[in-house]
Amino acid sequence: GNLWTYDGEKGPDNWHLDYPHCGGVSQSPISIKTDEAIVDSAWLVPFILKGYDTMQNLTMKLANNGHTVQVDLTVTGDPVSITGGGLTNVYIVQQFHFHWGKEDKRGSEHDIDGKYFPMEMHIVHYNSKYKNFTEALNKDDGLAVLGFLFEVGKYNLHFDRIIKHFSEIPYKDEHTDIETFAMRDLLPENLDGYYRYHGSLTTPPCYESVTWSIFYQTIEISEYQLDQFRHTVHENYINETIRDISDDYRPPQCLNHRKIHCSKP
Ligand code: BO1
Ligand code: ZN
Repeated sequence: GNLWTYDGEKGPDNWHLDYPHCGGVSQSPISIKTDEAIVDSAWLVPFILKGYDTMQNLTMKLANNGHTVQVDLTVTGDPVSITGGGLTNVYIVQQFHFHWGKEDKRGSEHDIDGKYFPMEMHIVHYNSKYKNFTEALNKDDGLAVLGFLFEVGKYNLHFDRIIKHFSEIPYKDEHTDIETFAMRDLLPENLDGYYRYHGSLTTPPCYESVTWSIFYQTIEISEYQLDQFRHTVHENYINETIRDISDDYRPPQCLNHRKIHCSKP
């Protein structure tokens, strides 16, 4: 059975019973209050994305894990990685996935001054000083996740490279290989503006191992495309009652002792 869910008995309020880290003091997501963010233009320098523009030496596997749709990346040559952006190491890309709502007014995990977005994408990287993702997963400086917020707007060609395969993974634990595309295509043009804080995985086991970057610039996607996320992938196995994966976001956690930094006003 499922040890955790997004509603009911095993929902976010009770995650800490089975996963004690979820009750920690540096949890994610958080509400980003823009007027309290500390501008740090000196050390929050631009990100350098390596291999984000190439499709070589990279394979992509799309999976339904019952909580989200996730693209796992396998690199055979030079790793696809990020540095700069105030990070003190090189972080290697591992996977990306999404959180979305049943309605446009909710779905993102982070909110900006109380405004929620219909979807949020997380690109998960691990610190290259560790052997692999699993080694890094519970280390303070283990992970760097880039978070991108979506707004309803124009049809987005690039995301159809993922969406068109949803029909091959309707149920939990199904996966399919997809043709590789350049990661950069998914991202907004401008990556200069971002919020930075230290937090956790937003799902169990909630390890406090994530350097978060939430970008100012949003990604446009159409209502029709959002509806594919909402209605074509299910959180359960074939032959069980069909429940769409939707509203797969954790509510905001206490900031506690932490400060949010930002790269520019
Ligand atoms: S997130 O970006 O904070 N939403 C996030 C949440 C969980 C994970 C990564 C990013 N990691 C997951 C891995 C699984 C692994 C699980 C438990 O942690 O994706 O592969 O099994 O270790
Ligand atoms: Zn996530």
